[in-house]
Amino acid sequence: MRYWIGLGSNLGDPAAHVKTALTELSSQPGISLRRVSRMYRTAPWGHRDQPDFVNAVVALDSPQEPMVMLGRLQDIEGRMGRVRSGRRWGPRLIDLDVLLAGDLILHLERLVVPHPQMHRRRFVLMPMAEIDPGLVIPARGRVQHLLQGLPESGVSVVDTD
Ligand code: A4P
Ligand code: MG
Repeated sequence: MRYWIGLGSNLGDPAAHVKTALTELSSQPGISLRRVSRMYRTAPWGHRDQPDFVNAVVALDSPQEPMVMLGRLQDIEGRMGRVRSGRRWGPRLIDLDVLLAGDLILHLERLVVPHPQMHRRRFVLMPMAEIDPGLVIPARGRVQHLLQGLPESGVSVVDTD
């Protein structure tokens, strides 16, 4: 199954945390990274009074079930030292979200796919469009089209040279 995973960090050295998470993902058995977006520096969405984020997305293939994939992502978050502050949408060392799991639509207690906010988030849609502008989000529409309907917001490519 083709998964799309969103990566985000806004504590310490966010670009380094995103890179570490990508390395961790690529070294997992049963996960094959296919495409990785550039990294984007993005203004905080939700609570504005926190540092800017670095966001990226990755497309990967894995035979694992969605709940197993979520567990793998949470293991990586834990190994990297993420402490859940309890504040929703607050600052985080690393956040790994299941954006899409094939064309599945899931409303499980611990997993909602497509990710419920992704179609409103430039920091998710821009890196997805970089990889595959024609990609369709089930029940939402084409990534490129969704992006056109969003207000401008502070999203810029991180210079990695
Ligand atoms: N969960 C349900 N569905 C999913 C899914 N598709 N992927 C559950 C991952 N997890 C999912 O997650 C809380 C619970 O969501 C998990 O236990 C899981 O069972 P969490 O990572 O502990 O908490 P959270 O991330 O604070 O909550 P939430 O609602 O996932 O926040 P978001 O939507 O991830 O937003 N601004 C910018 N610019 N960039 C960002 O990356 N991120 C957030 C966090 C806010 N503002 C941001 C960014
Ligand atoms: Mg999350």
